[in-house]
Amino acid sequence: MYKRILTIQDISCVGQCSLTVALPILSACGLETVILPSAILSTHTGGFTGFTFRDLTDDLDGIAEHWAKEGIFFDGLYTGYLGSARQIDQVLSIASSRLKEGSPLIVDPAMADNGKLYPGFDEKFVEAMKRLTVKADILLPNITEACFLTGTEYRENYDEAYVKELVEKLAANDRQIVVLTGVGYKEDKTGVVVYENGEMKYYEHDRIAKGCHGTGDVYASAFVGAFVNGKTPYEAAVIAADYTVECIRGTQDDPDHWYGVKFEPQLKKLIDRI
Ligand code: PXL
Repeated sequence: MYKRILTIQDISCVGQCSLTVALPILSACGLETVILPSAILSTHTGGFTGFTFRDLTDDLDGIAEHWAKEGIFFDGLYTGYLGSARQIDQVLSIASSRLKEGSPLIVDPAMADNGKLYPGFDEKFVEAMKRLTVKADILLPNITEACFLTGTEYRENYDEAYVKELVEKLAANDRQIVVLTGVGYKEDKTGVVVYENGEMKYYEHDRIAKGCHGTGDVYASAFVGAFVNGKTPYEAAVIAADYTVECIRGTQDDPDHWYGVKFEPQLKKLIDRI
């Protein structure tokens, strides 16, 4: 079946993250991809200075009202980096009015990494994000975001008990699936935990470079592409992890390419698995 997905996140004009990653990946996965930009930035905020930022909060309601008039509905909604706390209520309203019955709300609470909130985000935003994450069918945080959402102390080194407690606190209800990224128990390894029906599955893979920018968006987009195409959450998590690793491998030897990952040359490998 041909599916129409909506993704709401920012356009960072330069930087290979958010919509400039999600749109090509989801399209390559064979999905009609409708975009709703939450903000427009000249670059992302992770390492560039002096970037411009236009918050599109005031445009969202009008866009959603037009879609309602046109009778446009979606087979899935995937949210990423959002521009303001107020926007989160608009996203909730779009989720409740424009998603076809039974279609998934997939939330990447893109707001933090390496123990810190991204520039421009504060506790108020975290509180607002919690209102969205509790509604998600699938939640895709990294460990830092999981800590902010649950009020847990962030740790660089941890064990399985810490991760188990984190996902259990995070899951808002019995049917919510949590896909926790960047979980590594060994120096040269990282991986992803999929928590579903009270059960935790772990996929470990090589850790290539520390803190590569944009990989969260590459991961989440590939996950959504695979999941909406019928893969189980665990299968989608594995496909997305392998794809992200390939993207990092193809980027790591180029010191000029510090701001993102070269995800385009690896798209064929992703599509072949879907
Ligand atoms: O990759 C997440 C992301 C998305 N959008 C913007 C960002 C970041 C991370 O820093 O700055 C604007």
